[in-house]
Amino acid sequence: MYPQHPRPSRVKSAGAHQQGYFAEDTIAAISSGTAGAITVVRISGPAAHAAVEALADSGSMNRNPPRKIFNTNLYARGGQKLDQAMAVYFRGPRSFTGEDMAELYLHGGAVVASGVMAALEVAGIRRALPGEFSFRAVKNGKFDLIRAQASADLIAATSDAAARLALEKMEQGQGKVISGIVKILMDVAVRVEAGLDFSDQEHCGEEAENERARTVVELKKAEAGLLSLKNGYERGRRIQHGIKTALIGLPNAGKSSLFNALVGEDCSIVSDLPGTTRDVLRERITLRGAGQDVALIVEDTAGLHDPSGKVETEGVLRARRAAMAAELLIFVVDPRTTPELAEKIRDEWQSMGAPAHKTIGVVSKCDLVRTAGRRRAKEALLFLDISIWFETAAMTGEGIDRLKAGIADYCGKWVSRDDGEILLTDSAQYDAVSEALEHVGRAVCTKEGELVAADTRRALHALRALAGGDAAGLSEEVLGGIFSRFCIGK
Ligand SMILES: Nc1nc2c(ncn2[C@@H]2O[C@H](COP(=O)(O)OP(=O)(O)O)[C@@H](O)[C@H]2O)c(=O)[nH]1
Ligand SMILES: [Mg+2]
Repeated sequence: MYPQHPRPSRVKSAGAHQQGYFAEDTIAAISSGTAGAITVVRISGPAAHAAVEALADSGSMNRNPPRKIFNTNLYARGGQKLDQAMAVYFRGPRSFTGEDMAELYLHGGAVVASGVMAALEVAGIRRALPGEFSFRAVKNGKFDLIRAQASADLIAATSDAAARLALEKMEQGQGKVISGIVKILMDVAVRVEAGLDFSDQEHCGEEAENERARTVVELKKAEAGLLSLKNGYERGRRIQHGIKTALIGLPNAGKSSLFNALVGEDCSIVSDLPGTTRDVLRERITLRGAGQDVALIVEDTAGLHDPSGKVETEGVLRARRAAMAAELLIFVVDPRTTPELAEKIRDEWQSMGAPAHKTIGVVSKCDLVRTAGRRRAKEALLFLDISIWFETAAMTGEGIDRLKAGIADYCGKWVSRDDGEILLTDSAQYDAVSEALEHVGRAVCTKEGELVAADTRRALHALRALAGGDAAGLSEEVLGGIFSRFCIGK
């Protein structure tokens, strides 16, 4: 028999007629993993407290004040005990989202978590969309959009460098930079518009000239700020998301073996049959060099060769595409590469635009060949003009650590960042800044007051999703794009 526990019926939730991020109903999500000792479930919305009442020991809410953690059993609607847990509730607006909230700390494991989530659903609580808690926090003015995005970056960070950048953004770094630019543009727009109102009045020529010069100076300041944000994006993206890296070379060179050695897992099939790898496999890794650590998105590709058959042809096509799109190429070479074999890659290399400037060479399978042999292989490939080579044996692990550190050092310049320098990491933010920059550029070159005002307003409009604060002024589409990249429960 289950212990007798009075179960209230469905909790009423408000605003259920609205859909998506703008719905004002009550949401719940698992905000932690379920593999550890404790699983955290978060609940937010008008019925959050009623939901705790529905699941917890009766009278728990009366016995315990907000913000104080307490022990309670949790039950399903039928009275079935789900867990002995800890719980805490918050009264809005003094909560993360600004709404009534609760958090349940369950015993870990997927079974307990899914039982509690199902019981919440029975109580009328909807499962949260990705980032929906953060969205509500932004909507209710608890958090600005920039900080919300920075916190999502922090959660997704795979390197110290990415975590540091995200933390600095959360500490208002990016907000300050953007709001400085927004303020300049706002002042320009207001002043120019005010000037338009007086334009029918007698305006002394010199005064108008001075006013115009001042506007240009201010617009150029905003332009410089936007340009530096735009130029920093590539580094920011690489820091946050990783440098796009492709392993290339002839079939059987040892690419898949090296890929597995770098990733630390047997992800890619290794075989002495040329053409084993057909699709492009992709993994994220973080490497530590002498300087900062570097995140890579590494792709293992099919070898570069004349393919036979439809599937192989597609595989080679994808390999070429991956190589062209990559920011870093790791060119893997068998130490027994003869000048005749080397010739096979000459055309391929030329058609890729001879990308030596972004290529590290690796002589693989070094356990098989002595130093002199390895040197001969490199000599056969001198025409590639690759300036940095490593020697490895994926099978024995020889040279792998040296290669990892070498890659990190080679790429260090692509992810360097000055102390406190704010870099964009998000492509939508980059697009917004680029668009704003175009409008400001036009405004700088225009003499016509009306056009200057219009372009400045357009620039401000483009920056609205970066300017923090007012999420309510943004469309569902813009917000969906921003928050859907967050994890569930954030
Ligand atoms: N002895 C030795 N053999 C290797 C090493 N790396 C790869 N091989 C062998 O070389 C062959 C081709 O390897 P694979 O990684 O599939 O090459 P890919 O075609 O370039 O992806 C396989 O038979 C591997 O076992 C190595 O470090 N030492
Ligand atoms: Mg392979």
